[in-house]
Amino acid sequence: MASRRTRILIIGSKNFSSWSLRAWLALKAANLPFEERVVLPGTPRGEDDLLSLSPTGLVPCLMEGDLIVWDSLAIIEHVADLFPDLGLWPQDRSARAVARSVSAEMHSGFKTLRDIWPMNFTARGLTEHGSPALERDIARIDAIWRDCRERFGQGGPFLFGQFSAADAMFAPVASRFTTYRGATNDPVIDDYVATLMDMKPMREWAEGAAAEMARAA
Ligand SMILES: N[C@@H](CCC(=O)N[C@@H](CS)C(=O)NCC(=O)O)C(=O)O
Repeated sequence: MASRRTRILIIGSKNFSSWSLRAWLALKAANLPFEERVVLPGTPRGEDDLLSLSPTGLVPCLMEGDLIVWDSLAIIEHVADLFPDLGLWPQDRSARAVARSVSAEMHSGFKTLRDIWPMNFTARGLTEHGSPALERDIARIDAIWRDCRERFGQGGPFLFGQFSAADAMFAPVASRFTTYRGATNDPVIDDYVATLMDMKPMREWAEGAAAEMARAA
């Protein structure tokens, strides 16, 4: 039985915090009611607030009464646990194993992509210098997306057909590709990026990021 306690998700900047986007998108896509609390680092009390709220001092962090869940993937797992019928992990066991593999790979890897192409949700046409390591990260992500779409994507436009945790994990990459890479002329890649960026919650996140950047200007 799912908890009825108030759910509060602590997130960082909607323009810059890629880890926050993952957990937020999973909660939104699952249609879960929650309060969001934005803590912007670099603002008065920002760091203090984070340290008082999140055991790691990092976002995202989910609070349900006295239960605290931190780290984007752990939050997504917790939501999947609470609401198994939402299908945040694919039903088929093999598909689920692959969804977990690519999610874990995204969670622990792609450091060069993160460093050279940090999420900047509202920006377009940025051209940060590439490197062989960045090209390797991009090629690996393209390969993951092609493989999942081809093997498991028949039931819908997402990696495993219906929206899943794996899509939440890769959503910030769709934003990075939109900011730094643009169209690739590979319909599998371009369609998947468009699918993520056109999701209603992603458009809502984009509005929040734009408002935040306007306030900071
Ligand atoms: N592995 C963690 C990483 C969390 C993380 O590094 N969050 C960054 C923001 S994207 C953070 O809170 N940095 C400190 C700050 O922004 O003050 C997760 O998946 O949640």
